[in-house]
Amino acid sequence: MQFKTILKTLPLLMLASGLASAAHAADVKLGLAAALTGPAAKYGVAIKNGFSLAADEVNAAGGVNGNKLLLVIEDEQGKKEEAINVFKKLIFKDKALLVFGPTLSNSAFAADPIANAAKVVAFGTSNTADGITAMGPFTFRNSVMEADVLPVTTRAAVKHFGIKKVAIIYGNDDAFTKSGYDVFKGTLADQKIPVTTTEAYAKGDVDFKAQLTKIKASNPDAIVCSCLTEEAANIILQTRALGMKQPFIGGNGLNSPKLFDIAKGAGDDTIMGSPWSSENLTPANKAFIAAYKAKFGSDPDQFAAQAYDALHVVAAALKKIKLSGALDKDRIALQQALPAVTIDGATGKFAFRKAPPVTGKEVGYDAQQEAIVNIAKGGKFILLK
Ligand code: 1QQ
Repeated sequence: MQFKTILKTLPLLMLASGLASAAHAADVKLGLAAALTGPAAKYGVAIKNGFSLAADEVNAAGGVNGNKLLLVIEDEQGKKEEAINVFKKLIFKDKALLVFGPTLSNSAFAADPIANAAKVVAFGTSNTADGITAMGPFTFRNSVMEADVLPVTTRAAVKHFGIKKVAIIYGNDDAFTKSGYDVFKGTLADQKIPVTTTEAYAKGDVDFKAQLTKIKASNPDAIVCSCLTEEAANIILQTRALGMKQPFIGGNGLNSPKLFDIAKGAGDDTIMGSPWSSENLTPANKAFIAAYKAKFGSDPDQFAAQAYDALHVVAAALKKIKLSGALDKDRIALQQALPAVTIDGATGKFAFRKAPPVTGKEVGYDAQQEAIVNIAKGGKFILLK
């Protein structure tokens, strides 16, 4: 071989050996598409931490049927286009057995069709909009949908504050905030709570004064907010600046401690629904919280808990199948093993249920889990008793 040729081939050889040592043949590659930068990183970083913690635990206990789990983590930036790119990379280039994520429902509606077409499970741990699992039989989620969370939350908030009428504010260009709005609207009608006014904003808005001035004039007892955390926090702050004291009611989007980093004490008395509570002192949750604090030096949140549980759900499914090494077959075997998995995790007892039927279409699997209701007090989520 000529010297020149060796020089040309050397980087390739180095690359190949590097890849080989990073992932030896028996590793089970699991992809994670998460928003690690941008506004949704408030959720995505917690998600990544939850997955890393659980993967370390499974591997420290010997892996799954002797195979180590290898997480391939990519930043989808909370953007649809990036979620599509990252799903394609994880599925076709990295040849992941399954892909977790993406962080936002808005991105899942763009990326999950790729996974369903390729017959690879797309497992959402934070996608709560209606219709996510209608995308196909390879879409799974352990996140509890807004349709299950918001009726319970609204009922508890109405009772707690003696609410007679509410105003609504929501983001009208995000799949999650829009879906949450639809659910709130139906819920308020069912529970016979009149709506004084409905105001909308767009992704990235920072000034909500026009909408809040209208809400103030309509004199509601509480404000229903179908919002992601950063917008919710700014809305709450600006409400107080206008001299309004009404409590807020929200869904999954409000369950990040980042809410309090921005809104500080103004976030107090906000009522939100979640499948997870730090006050749930089951052995599994206590172990999760302690291990998370030890590894990351901070308290976990709902998003970390759901990611952690999702990894354990997939590990349980993998234990039931014998991987053949033929990727297409193994991906389908995993999809078929997942629906029957139940675990007792950080979020409590977990099981899947088949998504509501859609004519002419195969559907995926939703979370069968109860929502609990939290109230914000002193920068913490406290169980509403
Ligand atoms: C969704 C959500 C967000 C709160 C995810 C972080 O539930 O986009 O479905």
